[in-house]
Amino acid sequence: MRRTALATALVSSLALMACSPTTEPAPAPAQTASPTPGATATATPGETPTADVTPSGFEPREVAVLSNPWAMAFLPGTNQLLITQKSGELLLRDQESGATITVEGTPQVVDAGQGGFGDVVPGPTYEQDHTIYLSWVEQGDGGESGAVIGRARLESAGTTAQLVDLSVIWRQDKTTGNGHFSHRMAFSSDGTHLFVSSGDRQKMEPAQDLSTNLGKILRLNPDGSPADGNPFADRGGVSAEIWSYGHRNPLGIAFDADGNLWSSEMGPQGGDEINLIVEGRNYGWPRASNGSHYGGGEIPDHAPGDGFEPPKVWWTPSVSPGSLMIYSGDTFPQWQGDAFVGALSGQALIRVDLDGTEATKGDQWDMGQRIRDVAQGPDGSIWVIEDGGNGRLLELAPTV
Ligand SMILES: [Ca+2]
Ligand SMILES: [Ca+2]
Repeated sequence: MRRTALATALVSSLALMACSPTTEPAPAPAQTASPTPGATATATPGETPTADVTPSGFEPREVAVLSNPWAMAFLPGTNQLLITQKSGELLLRDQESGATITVEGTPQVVDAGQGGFGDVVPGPTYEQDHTIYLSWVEQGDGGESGAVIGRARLESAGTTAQLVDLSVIWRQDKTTGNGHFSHRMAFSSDGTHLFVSSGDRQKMEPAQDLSTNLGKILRLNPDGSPADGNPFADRGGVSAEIWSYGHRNPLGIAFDADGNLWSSEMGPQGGDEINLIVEGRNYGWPRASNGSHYGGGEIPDHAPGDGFEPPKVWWTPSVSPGSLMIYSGDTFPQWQGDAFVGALSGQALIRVDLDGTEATKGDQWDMGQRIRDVAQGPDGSIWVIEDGGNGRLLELAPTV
């Protein structure tokens, strides 16, 4: 495994830190990046061994310590970073002074299992209207719950900040349990469509059922309504939201510079995926997976002719991809256009080489902690947040 000396020191210094207990796969022992454990000598597409080229590395710099952070977003035209914490806090951090404000007016969230406060993204016209989008889990009837998306204006002045005119603009179908909400968001580059990942809530079959928005990736208007021209619009109801289906727990969603939509999806036991998301396609869950059910129940692997869209890259055993960022900066020019995955059980930052509509595994850096989110800073630096009660905000600066 390749890692910088500093990353090695980081791992050692953090060996005693507690890991966050969640219902996601438990942290795995340190994994080797190349070759993939379990991979056969004959490389198959998507399982390409790591290229034997040493990249220039990065140096992790601890910037802050957070409490169960879940997502972060840099606010365009500012020096500010927004961070959600799973239990319901929204933090606004001034990146120059380090001053951090707790934003008022946040919604009540159900903080249980994998659910709580979720994603945060600035609206496409943030610099004009200060609109932000947030996702979280809300309570339903009879012990049910579901993810929602809210839209609000962020007003800040001095040492205070608040959400104004917060309204819920989309709701995930509600059901029981506390897993697989997914609820990540990404705007198309022209700002006209809001894409949302909606997990299967650990119910599996709904991912193949076009009458529910569970187990889907959705294409919405910025006001949360179904976008025109969606592939199942003629069925009405929430079916009109659906862009693609057969998804399990897609915890990452991002556009590349060519406008291709990519998603990272947490598989069952093995079978974690990077998918190129195409309108109307069926990504197979739970009929096909390169992993197996926990406890060993077999699921047919993705195979040519099975009618399901196969992943471009997959991991067995699991790394538990929890986030996805596609890099476009100048700070690491060798990685422009590549995808970065924060791995939870894999305790790693993973680079995936994107080349048009194809993808292959790149680097896997052992971070010694579960990585919850990864983002690109306004200057092209890469930022990650760790999972857990002492999850750190780290800036990854290039090593000279
Ligand atoms: Ca799949
Ligand atoms: Ca399988």
